[in-house]
Amino acid sequence: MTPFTLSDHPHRRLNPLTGEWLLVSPHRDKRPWQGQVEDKPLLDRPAYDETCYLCPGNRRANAARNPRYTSTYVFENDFAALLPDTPAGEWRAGELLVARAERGRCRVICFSPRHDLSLAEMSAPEIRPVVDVWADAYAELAALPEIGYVQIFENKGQMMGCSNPHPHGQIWATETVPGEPAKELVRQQAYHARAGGCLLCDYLAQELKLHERIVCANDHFVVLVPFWALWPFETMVLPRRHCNALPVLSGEERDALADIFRRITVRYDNLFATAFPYSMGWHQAPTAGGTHDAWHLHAHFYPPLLRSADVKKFMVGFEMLGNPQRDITAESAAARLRALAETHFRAGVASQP
Ligand code: H2U
Ligand code: ZN
Repeated sequence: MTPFTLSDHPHRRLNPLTGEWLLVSPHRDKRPWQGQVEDKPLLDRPAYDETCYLCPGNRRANAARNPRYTSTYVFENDFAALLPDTPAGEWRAGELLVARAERGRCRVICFSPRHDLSLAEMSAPEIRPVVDVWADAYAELAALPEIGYVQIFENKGQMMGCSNPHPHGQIWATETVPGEPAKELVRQQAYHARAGGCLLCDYLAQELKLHERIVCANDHFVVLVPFWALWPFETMVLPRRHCNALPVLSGEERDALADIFRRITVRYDNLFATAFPYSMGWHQAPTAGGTHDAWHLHAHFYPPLLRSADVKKFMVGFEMLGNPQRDITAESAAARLRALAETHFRAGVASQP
């Protein structure tokens, strides 16, 4: 029998941020693929769409009109999933049926007035105001007494449930810390108490030494495929220095973040020559319950595409009932992403305003 290797043998990997395990089946990566592989090109969109509810000057569904914004634009979600004035309360029937009222706020952020762009086709100076909006919104919502956590995210692509191709993201601020960051909080605090350092600082130092899963980096940020990646081309964006939220970033660091976001999103579009779908989100420290010094700021990109624009990963069967599984190793995904160009495949083709 050959000795165990990560690239040849089925194994489980620990996600130290959540404490959960996933199954990696690298040998399946080698099986023939006979399904049709057909990449769809990016749909050409106009720079302005009169029917788009996010374009400047247009009416939204509730009849409010967007200003003729020229950079970013933030508004309260007209169909907010959480409301600030929900009365406090609990509903119980014994110990098994339990519900609690949850207050919160939801906002929509337009990244650009241009209907035809996405972060992948925006320049770093055009992405920089988006970074500022993320930081300012976090700080402003964190200051509200009823808010305990601020989730900033972007759903990109119809297959991720995004309702509109206009470049935009969302913010959901909640009273309680939601499930995913709650797991990360417990794990980061426990690591800090046990090892004395920061889980993600120590992890990043190891990855920078090994250099197997790094995709791209600049003076302040690193993009890597985490060792425990589940989604096919999942990545994490990590600041090199220890900090727990976006507002503390200096101007230079914010420019560096805009640069790194452009470089990873361009790679994603170039991978299958398509508008690459994903859910991306920031994990910043909870905004109540102390200073959260053990928390390390980071963003996750979770993309579902596996082999082409037509083949996506679903969580079914063993994954729904046992635990998640992936066929492509983090190492091979990182190598493919690293090798891609940092110029968008459509450069020069996009329509001008
Ligand atoms: P998606 O990322 O799912 O496309 O979200 C768009 C959000 O925009 C969605 O949460 C909101 C929806 O409630 N929206 C408005 O606030 N006003 C509108 O006129 C349409 C959509
Ligand atoms: Zn639009």
